[in-house]
Amino acid sequence: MHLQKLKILMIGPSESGKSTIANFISESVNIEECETRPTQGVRIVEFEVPNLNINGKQIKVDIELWDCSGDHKFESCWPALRLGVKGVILVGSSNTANIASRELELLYNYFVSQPKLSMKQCVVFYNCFDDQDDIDVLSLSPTFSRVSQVATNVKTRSDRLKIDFTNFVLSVVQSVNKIEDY
Ligand SMILES: Nc1nc2c(ncn2[C@@H]2O[C@H](COP(=O)(O)OP(=O)(O)O)[C@@H](O)[C@H]2O)c(=O)[nH]1
Ligand SMILES: [Mg+2]
Repeated sequence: MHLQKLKILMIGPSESGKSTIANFISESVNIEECETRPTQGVRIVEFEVPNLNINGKQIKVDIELWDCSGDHKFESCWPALRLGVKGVILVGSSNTANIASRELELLYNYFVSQPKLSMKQCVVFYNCFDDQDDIDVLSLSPTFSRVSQVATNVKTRSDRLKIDFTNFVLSVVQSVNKIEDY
């Protein structure tokens, strides 16, 4: 089975840890040494997920992860960001909790609802910075009642984060398959 590159968008409020997650997932840097800077507009990270089990077949999926700034000053780029997107990772965090709920709703409408992606093509990563096991839950609107929500932390829950990301890719591939025999 040949798969084209899967364009996955990662977006959410500034400082919610998107670039840190993107770096970790793509294994392009050592997290301990990584200093992130505010992403200017968008940064594209390419990597592959090697062993995805789809209907009993092991396949590899090439990912194009678009690490997008959530800053509204880049809103003029949003139409280009949205083009050809197969999956959307919305990132909120404990340190942006005050605005996350409203922002994520807005982003969900623009990047998931309007282009008519299915709920399975979206996941909310809620980044918990306090390095604690007890996770505060993000109180999101009913819009998100059937969207997966996952508590993440690159330091204390790194194994879990990889699994959660892989599960999301699987969910995206399955949704896309249904639509266009991807
Ligand atoms: N304590 C802690 N800090 C984090 C974590 N993830 C990111 N940060 C810090 O939060 C800030 C914003 O992270 P960044 O990935 O640039 O967020 P972005 O603006 O959403 O891309 C940086 O100073 C990171 O070092 C985490 O899991 N724990
Ligand atoms: Mg960033």
